[in-house]
Amino acid sequence: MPEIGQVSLAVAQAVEEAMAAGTIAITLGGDHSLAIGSIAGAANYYRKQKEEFGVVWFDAHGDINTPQSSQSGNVHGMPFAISLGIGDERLTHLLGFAPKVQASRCALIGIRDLDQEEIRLIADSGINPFTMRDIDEKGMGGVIREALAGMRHSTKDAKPLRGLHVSFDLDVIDPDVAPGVSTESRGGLSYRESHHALELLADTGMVASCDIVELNPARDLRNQTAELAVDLVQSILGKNIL
Ligand SMILES: [Mn+2]
Repeated sequence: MPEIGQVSLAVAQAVEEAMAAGTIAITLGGDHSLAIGSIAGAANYYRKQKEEFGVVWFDAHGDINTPQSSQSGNVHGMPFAISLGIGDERLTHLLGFAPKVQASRCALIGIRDLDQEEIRLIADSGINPFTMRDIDEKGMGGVIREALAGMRHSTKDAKPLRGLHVSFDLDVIDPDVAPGVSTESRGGLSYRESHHALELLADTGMVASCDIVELNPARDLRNQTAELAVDLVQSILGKNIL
């Protein structure tokens, strides 16, 4: 835990510095636990600006486990919970404050593989969850619009939403398209759904930080997941077909 805290702090400082310099911070991984640091850094940036931000989390999994609920003990199953202030204090209170983001300002998109305890944690947390079934039924466009609307009108007299952090776990994509991940789960996003989601978020002009994580080159096939990750970053940065 102390080592993870140390690395998270370094990531947080790097992300905040990049944002303060007016650039978009892109954090590449590796393990999704790096979002503990990147979201802490983004949160500290918006806090100093006295502005509100939201988190759009793409994942096959909830990543909302706690040390008590986790069956594996893997910290990469906990970063969302930690950002919401749930979990080990040494990580939730990084930079001296918690939570890093209000649950009502968060959406979790693409979930299909949850632990029993996570289902309860998602319901209790107040985040806005969108399962694969929601995407099937509403389309990715509908899901993103609903997620943004929920974040914007999260509380009655809340300040307007000014920034978005996108945390993108490559395992949200179907393993047929993105095999280079460690915890694959069938029935995920198509190639176009993945790009469409990020194009719509880029259109808001509010994305100032993002994570692209869980790339596992040892499981990739002909580098296709790594190359897809690069293409996805371009969509986050606003690349459009026309
Ligand atoms: Mn994840």
